[in-house]
Amino acid sequence: MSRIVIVSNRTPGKGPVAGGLAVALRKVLSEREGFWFGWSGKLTEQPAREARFEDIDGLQVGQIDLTRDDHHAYYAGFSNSILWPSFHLRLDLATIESHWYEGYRRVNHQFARALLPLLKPDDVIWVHDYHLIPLASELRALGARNRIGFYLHIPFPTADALYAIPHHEELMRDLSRYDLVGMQARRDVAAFTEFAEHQMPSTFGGHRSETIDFSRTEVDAFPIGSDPDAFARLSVSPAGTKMVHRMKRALGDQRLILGVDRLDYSKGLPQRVEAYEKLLANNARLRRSVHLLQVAPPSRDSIKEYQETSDTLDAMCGRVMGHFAEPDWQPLTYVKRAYGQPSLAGLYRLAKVGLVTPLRDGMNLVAHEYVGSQNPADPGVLVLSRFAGAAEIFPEALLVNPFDTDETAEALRIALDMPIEERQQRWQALMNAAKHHNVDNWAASFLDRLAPGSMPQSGTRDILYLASVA
Ligand code: ADQ
Repeated sequence: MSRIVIVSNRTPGKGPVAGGLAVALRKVLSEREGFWFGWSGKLTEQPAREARFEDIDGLQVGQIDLTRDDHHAYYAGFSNSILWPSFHLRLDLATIESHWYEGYRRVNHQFARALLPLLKPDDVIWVHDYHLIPLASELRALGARNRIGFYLHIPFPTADALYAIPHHEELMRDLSRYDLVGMQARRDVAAFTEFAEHQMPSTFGGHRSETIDFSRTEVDAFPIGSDPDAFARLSVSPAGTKMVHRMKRALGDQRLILGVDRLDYSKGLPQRVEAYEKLLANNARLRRSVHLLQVAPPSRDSIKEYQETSDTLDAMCGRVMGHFAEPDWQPLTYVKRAYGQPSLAGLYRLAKVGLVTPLRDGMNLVAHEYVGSQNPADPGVLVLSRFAGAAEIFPEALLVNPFDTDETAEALRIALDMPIEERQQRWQALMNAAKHHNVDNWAASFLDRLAPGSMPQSGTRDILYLASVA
């Protein structure tokens, strides 16, 4: 069996692993030979030409150091100030500094140069996310003939948003150098297909660039998931139960509405707080009987737009407190820190409503984790944005338009009033979907399709795109 090489911006660290993704990919590497490759987290004066290998809890991890300038242009710059906002359709929050592309490209080249000597001819390479779109091109330019797959964890943009990205044609040409491109949702495959079939090559500078040939690249939806059975166990584990008791003491009879997110403008946090404000304004009977807990640890806080989102959220929470709080009742708690999975599972289990309302999201694993953690006898209700990839596999959630805060407020009311039979029916369907789409199945289905000799599938439930635009 061929070795698997996983490549991502960051490699997993020591100690308990936080995310389901890292756990699943570790499992892949414990069952097959191979290694994980990525940035070490270290910044140096000179770019590293060779990878350093480390055994991290039984996992072989190859790492390279980056220079401070390259890292800034590649990570905070091109990846997170151009690609992230554009792919999330937030061009208003993008900072289009096209020179960052040079650093982005340089880092991808550096990854390829350090990775190439480590490869065997039949290794299968699985590249993760928008930081590394050019990696296959860079590896192929150096002579790699391996099967190379790419998985995009975030949504694929509409054609208009894509055209706003500097060097988007080169990036799309880079995608055509992969054997397999995996997306989160059918929506993303459709957006990609739209671009591929209606390419408008740039005529800038008087010459027309060539249409990109995607005929050798298979593109399909591989919706990622979590490990719902693990969350079910964690939610009743000693640490999960401890969190449940702690919160029950604080809440008394109040019913918990829970949001858990990285603090990111894509997650729709100000709109969420506004919807909660409307719930309290429209339903006086609910005051003193509900409580919103929003857990949102800061992320990427060197980027101005993230600081601004944080400031907006602070102001919104302050406004709701000022409007509704009483000496002996607070309508909400806002916690800016991360918790371990057992504590999160306990919080999910206690929450009567899981409020997951991103403005746009690749998948959203919090929705999966919430479903996994419910008590089957008395499950809570998932209120979910229709713009999360998760909406495609969780139609039994209460699906809302997160921009319409009246609608979200009404969904919250319906969730809080929902009879137990309906809650059980909806939850059972959600749990079946979460199990079907669990993270192990996700990794296996992607790698099966990427395996040498695997035939392109057709007629599968997910849209398959085999473009033949010459
Ligand atoms: P993220 O944007 O980070 O991921 P999400 O899918 O919700 O979004 O994953 C968040 C993960 O972080 C979850 O496992 C959650 O438990 C954890 N987390 C969030 N807040 C936490 C807290 N306060 N404490 C501890 N853990 C916390 C990107 C894409 C998503 C896509 C994933 C996976 O943006 O759309 O679903 O990758 O592909």
